[in-house]
Amino acid sequence: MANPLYDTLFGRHAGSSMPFLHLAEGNSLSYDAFLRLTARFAHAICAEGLVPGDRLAAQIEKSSEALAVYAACAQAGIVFLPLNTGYTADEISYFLQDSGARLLLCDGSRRAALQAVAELAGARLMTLDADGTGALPDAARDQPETFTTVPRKADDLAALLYTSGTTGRSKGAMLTQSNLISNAQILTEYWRFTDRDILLHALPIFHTHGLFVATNIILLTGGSMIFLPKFDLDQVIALLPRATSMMGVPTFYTRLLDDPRFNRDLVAHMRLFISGSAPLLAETHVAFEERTGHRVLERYGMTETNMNTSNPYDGERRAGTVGFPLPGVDLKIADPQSGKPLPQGEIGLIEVRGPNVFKGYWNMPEKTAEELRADGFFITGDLGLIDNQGYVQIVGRNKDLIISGGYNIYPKEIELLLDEQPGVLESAVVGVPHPDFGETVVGFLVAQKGDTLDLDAIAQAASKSLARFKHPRRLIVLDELPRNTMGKVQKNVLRAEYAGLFTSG
Ligand code: MCA
Ligand code: AMP
Repeated sequence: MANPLYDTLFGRHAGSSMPFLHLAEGNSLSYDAFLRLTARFAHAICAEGLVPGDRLAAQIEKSSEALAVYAACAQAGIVFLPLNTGYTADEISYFLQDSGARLLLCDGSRRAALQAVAELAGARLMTLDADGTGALPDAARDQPETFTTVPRKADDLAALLYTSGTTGRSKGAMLTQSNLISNAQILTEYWRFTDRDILLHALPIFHTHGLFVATNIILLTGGSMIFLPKFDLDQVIALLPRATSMMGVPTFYTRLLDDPRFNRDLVAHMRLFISGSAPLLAETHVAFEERTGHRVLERYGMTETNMNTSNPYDGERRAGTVGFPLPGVDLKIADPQSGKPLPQGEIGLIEVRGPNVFKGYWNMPEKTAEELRADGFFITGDLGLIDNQGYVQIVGRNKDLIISGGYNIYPKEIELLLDEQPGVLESAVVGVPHPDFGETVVGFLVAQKGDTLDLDAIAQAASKSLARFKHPRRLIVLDELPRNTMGKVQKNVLRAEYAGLFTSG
């Protein structure tokens, strides 16, 4: 195939009048209309001087046009680099510099804030607004509706997705065309998606979950998506009767369960509910079945690996587990020190290998070597076990990571910022249970001797540099941080002591 990703997911639908996207406004976009838009965008992007292999960074609101940017990159052989819409200019600056992106696409409302960081990084800047207008659509308006697909190899990069690191520096995970295609093919079959599926899509499209898992599956099958700008409870409840399937993070399901309109009748016709990106509490799984008669299908993945495991479609979907390794994925539970496989039932580090596993971190060979073994196994940093019936259970993390509403937050990045604030001697950031987001961020601060901390000023400094979802929801001053005999901060002590901060009374 000339360009495996484009041909497999997009090109096959050329000329198809079947619906691809059902939009919140009530209208639908056919595959053919979407591909014509894609071709015009591909011309406009290339006219900016981008050539195959260049990176295009996009911090844009979810829309059919935003999705067409992904498709246009695939068709023009450009590496797509989607960015969380919540990131600040400081954060974007790092991604542009590190990736060497040639073009930054942003919402018109952010143009003024991002112009300087784009210039600093040597990237051009174009706008694409949530309503589909902006400089890119303007430039694309008179372009041809066909574009000669750029040949690519299966091992060429399709996307660069940044994931934070334990050092506080984000790492660009290099995903190849075949990483994406192979995972979409396996999941489509495993979860029995067909062209009759209408997927309710309320996830963001700057992460693996909404962009690759959800969208690529639908593209592969020729089904359609009810494509909502974000998760809006009323809208989701109103539109569920038109859907056959839905994918979400646990927060979607707990919010639905909190609403009495979400009942058995509303979803009796549904084929499948899938959950991932964060642990689905066993109690949510049970409550969901009691309310709706459906068992949520939980699966487990990572930015670096796409999806690794899934509960079965036909067999028992077991609460508190993430199911079995997907076909083609080798999964082992390894001793954290030696990397040797542990006997069944023992807790160790989850390692995975397969066509889904990424190529490495962009420009970080040492980091890649630390996490991706020479034999192809990727060290996930998740702690788990395999039960006596082969189900994988995730029991914790060997990495200092908070997952809030499905977004990953690395404490180190926040601690580095807190430590810089006037009067702060040291800090520790931990995740504590939260009824809506699963976990949320709490910052503990110790003042320098004789200083009184200005917590409002510290919170303001955080909001200038860090995306809203990373802000500590509470800042707490302590006389000292709990430490073990080796002097290491005991975050587990803080987590345990403050576990009820948001969940009790
Ligand atoms: C929004 N806010 C958040 C979050 N989202 N704060 C913490 N954690 C979050 N996840 C901020 C808002 O800016 C707002 O700030 C306040 O919190 C409350 O906003 P709310 O309206 O309640 O939030 P929302 O807009 O409804 O968003 C919540 C959400 C959203 C629907 C759960 O975060 C979401 O769609 N999450 C999905 C993330 C996802 O797709 N993850 C996949 C990663 P203020 O108080 O100032 O107004 S891919 C992955 O993990 C792997 C590969 C995998 O396995 O899938
Ligand atoms: P990300 O770096 O955003 O790709 O997030 C990947 C991490 O999310 C994994 O390493 C896990 O810690 C977590 N994760 C994803 N799916 C699940 C799940 N079903 N249960 C528990 N944790 C999950």
